Formats: sequence, C-alpha cells, structure tokens
Amino acid sequence: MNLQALAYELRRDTVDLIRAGKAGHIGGDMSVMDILVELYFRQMNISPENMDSSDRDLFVLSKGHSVEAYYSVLARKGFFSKEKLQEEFSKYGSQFIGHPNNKLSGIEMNSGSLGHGLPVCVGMAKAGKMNHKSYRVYTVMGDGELAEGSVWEGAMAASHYKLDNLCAVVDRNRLQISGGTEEVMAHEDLHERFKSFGWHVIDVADGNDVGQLHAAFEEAKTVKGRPTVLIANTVKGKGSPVMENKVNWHHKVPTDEEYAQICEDLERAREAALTEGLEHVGGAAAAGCKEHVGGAAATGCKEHVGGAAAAECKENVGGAAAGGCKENGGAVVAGCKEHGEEVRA
Ligand SMILES: Cc1ncc(C[n+]2csc(CCOP(=O)(O)OP(=O)(O)O)c2C)c(N)n1
Repeated sequence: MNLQALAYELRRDTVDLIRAGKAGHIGGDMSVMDILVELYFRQMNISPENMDSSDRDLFVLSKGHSVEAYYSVLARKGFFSKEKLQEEFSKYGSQFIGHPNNKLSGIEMNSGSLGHGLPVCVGMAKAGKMNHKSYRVYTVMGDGELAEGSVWEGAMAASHYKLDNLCAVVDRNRLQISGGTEEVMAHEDLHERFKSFGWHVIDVADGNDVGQLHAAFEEAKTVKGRPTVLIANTVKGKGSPVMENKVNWHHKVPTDEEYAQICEDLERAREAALTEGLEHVGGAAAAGCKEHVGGAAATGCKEHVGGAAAAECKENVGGAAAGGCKENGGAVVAGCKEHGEEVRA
C-alpha cells in the first residue's frame, strides 16, 4: 500500500466529512494525517479485531480537535463504516461528536481538553512496565497544546520512570487557534527543551512525509531507558494552497468554490505520491523506491543507474554497489555475483 497516497485520499475523506457535518478543525486535520497513517497502517498493533487484547498498542490523540482526521483513519481501518460516519458526524444525538470519546470502538480516551493525553499515556506506559507487557504507547500533541503545564509534568514523569515504551509526537505546524505558536507562547528551542526533560528527541524535517516518519518511529523503538518524542515539522492545512499555513483555517468549512479547488489539489498530490512511489528521477531516492535514475539510491531500490546504490540494490550500472548487488560496472563489495573489474570478499 502506498501510504503517502493513502494520506491524501484520507484528507479528501476528511474534507468531505467536514462539509457533511458543517464543522471541523480542518487545518490541524490536514497537518496530522501522515502521522496518523504511518501509525495506524505501519507502526501500531491496533485493529478492530484486537481491541480486547491487553497486548495491543495504545494510542491517544491528545490534540483531540483533529478528530475528523482520526475518524477518517479509523473508518478506513474498519472500526466503523465510512458511510455511517459521513451520515452522522456532528448531527444531534450522534456517536460521532466533535472530539474523540471512548464509547466509540477504537478510541482509548476522551480528549479535546488540551494537555491531558501525555499525562494519561505516562500512566498507560507505566502500567505496561509494571505488568511486563510489550505494548507501546503513542500520543500526538499539537505544538500550541504544549503551552499546557500538564504536558511538562507528564514529560518529567515519563523520563523519571524511564518509559522507553512511550513515544510522543508533536505536530509542529507552528500555528495554533489565534496565531503563530511563537507569538502566542514561544517554544524555541523545543528540541533542547524536551532533551532537558530527559527525552530522546528526533527531529522529523518533513513531518508530512511518511518515509521520514517511518524512519523516526523505527529509531524510537530502539531507544532504551527513556521516552522518545518526534518533533514532526508539518504544514497546517497540508494538501492545498487554499488552506496551507493560514491561521483562519484552524476551524473552517470550505465553500463550494474552495472545496472544488481543494479536491483538485488533493487528487494531484495523491497521483504524484503514487508516481513517486514507483519512480524517482534525480536527487535522492528513499526506502521503497523501485527505480532510480541519478543521485543516490537508498535501501530497497531495485534498479539504479549512476551514483551510489545501497544494500538490496539488484542492478547497478556505474558508481559503487553495496552488499547484494548482482551486476555492476564500477566497484563491487561483498555479495556481488558478477563484476567486470574488481571483486572484494
Ligand atoms: C485546555 C484547552 N484550552 C483551550 C482549548 C481551545 N483550543 C482548541 S484547539 C486550540 C489550539 C491548539 O493548537 P495546536 O495544539 O497547535 O493544534 P493544531 O494547530 O495542530 O490544530 C485551542 C487553544 C482547548 N481545546 N483545550
């Protein structure tokens, strides 16, 4: 499954949901989507089938106002039907209200009052340690949310109890409800701040790139003796210039005209993500790239012409090929089967 493309597809579902319910925190929904997709479709051991298992991973959307993105992901995961969600969201008497509530299958904790997700996750992670469970606990916070003092009490406790089964993500889109985070309540230097609280900190340069998020979550799993936070640099309203980086899109329902443009932009981004997953021309290719012409190819690249090819590259013409290379015109290291020049090991 191409998760980057899926994130754009689920953004479209989210925009449709907001139009149907005539309400929604659209900006933060768009910025957080790739984080939710990577968590629900690659990282976490959570499904409708294992919600009764005490070994499942636990997730809390601490920035609960992004519930429309969360609902869209849970529907795609099979927790409830997309049709029912679209029909009932934000209607009188509906289960699908404007913030997460744990009466709904798939949701662990009520949220929306900012600042509570991390402290509760500290308790979940501590319980996991005490009960010798192998589950991991994940939470996503907004950067505006970090102005809540309870976040820092939780952060302090998490490192005190050495909760390496806890991974927090900050959706660092640099906007909150009434303006830029740095003017409302400044956080710089966020990396140093979490570090000084005893956390392992990973900066995700592009927090709307599932490949980068994947690498960061994988690193988090290897950390021992302290919790990890991902500072995911995202774009509020990601997916369409109509919404991107605009504070008045924190909570908004697109007009017909805006909706048409947003749909067009999201579809273009989805198609680009699909194409990019298969081919990459120039620059660096990330894990999962099938073909790569020029530049450097990373793990998982199947074909590579020019530049350096990393492990798992099957064919390489010119440049250096690493372990696993089958054919190569340049230099070959361990594992190469055919080579015109020099063969090592
Ligand atoms: C305790 C509390 N205070 C105020 C609010 C109102 N509120 C809702 S969203 C929001 C801004 C949050 O900004 P951020 O965490 O950066 O979210 P994002 O930009 O990702 O949507 C505020 C202040 C709230 N939900 N809870």
